[in-house]
Amino acid sequence: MKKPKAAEPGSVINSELRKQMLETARALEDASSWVIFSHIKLDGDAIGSSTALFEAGLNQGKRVRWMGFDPVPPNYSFLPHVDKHIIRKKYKFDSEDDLYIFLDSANESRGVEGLKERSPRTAVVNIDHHEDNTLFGTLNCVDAEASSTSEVLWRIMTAANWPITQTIAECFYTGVTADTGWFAFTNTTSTTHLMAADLLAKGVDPPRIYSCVRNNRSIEGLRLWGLAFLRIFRWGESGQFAMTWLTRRDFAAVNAVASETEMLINQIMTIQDVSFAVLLTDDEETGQVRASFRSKEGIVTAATVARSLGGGGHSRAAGAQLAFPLADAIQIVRETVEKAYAEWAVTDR
Ligand SMILES: [Mn+2]
Repeated sequence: MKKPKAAEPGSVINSELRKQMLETARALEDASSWVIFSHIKLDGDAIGSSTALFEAGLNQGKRVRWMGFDPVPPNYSFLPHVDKHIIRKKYKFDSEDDLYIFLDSANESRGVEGLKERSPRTAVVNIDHHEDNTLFGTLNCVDAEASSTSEVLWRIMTAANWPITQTIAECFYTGVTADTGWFAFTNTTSTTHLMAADLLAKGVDPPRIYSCVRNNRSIEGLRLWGLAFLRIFRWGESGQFAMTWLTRRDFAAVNAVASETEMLINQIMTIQDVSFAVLLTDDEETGQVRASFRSKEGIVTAATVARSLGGGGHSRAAGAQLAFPLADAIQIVRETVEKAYAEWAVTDR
């Protein structure tokens, strides 16, 4: 079980990691054209870190482009450069590009296809915090202890003495609060709070960011959550497991978009005595079922269950894509959770 880290001032960090961070900053400084890539279904951390880097790039006179698979959810539209996010299913690698930067992507498949055929002179920078990151970049700066990619990037910019303006600070604050659930999840460390203090000192107004991100729901999204809530069922010896699902028809019925499921699974985790939550979503584009998992401390991890279904992620927040019809997926996930729990109960309890 991962315990929160002991106090570690932001300026004093592991020397190997600090070296990687400075190398990463130098590679960024040396390139004149950056292309930032976001993973599918981009979340608050991916958006916060990408917009922070976009702004920093413009401040340094770079040509910056930002690509992704999915639209930025409307509650993040208050951030700078969101209007410049280009939806490109398959970006054609361009020999003019100096640097490809993947943020918050555990592997390249979450970024863009065709990376292998890229111009050999173009470096790939991989900045992330997923513990299962495949280190696919030519330069990898991955800190699995960090709460978020925003935190890793903040440390890179701080180590390299890049100016962190109020605008950049607002992007970072949005990213770090998204991944830590406003500093409530177990990935929150003393460094995370040092980062938050630094961002506030640079002019971030937390109630404003909270209001933009959270009190900005669409009624369609809330209705979608309602459908998911009505279906929640619990099982296990003490009802410790809870699951719900959403079909394509549900999204159509309430006119909701795919991004409306962000944070939904965390609501399931607020049920008394539930320590493992599952959300299954029928994915219209892939024809597959997307499974999301959350686990509390002291129970089989979300990552264990996700991995046994061919997925991955963080220990307490993970997911997998299942190539089964929804009804089968529900049964398979139920059995996988039970099996993983039984194995965990024997060995780790
Ligand atoms: Mn993240």
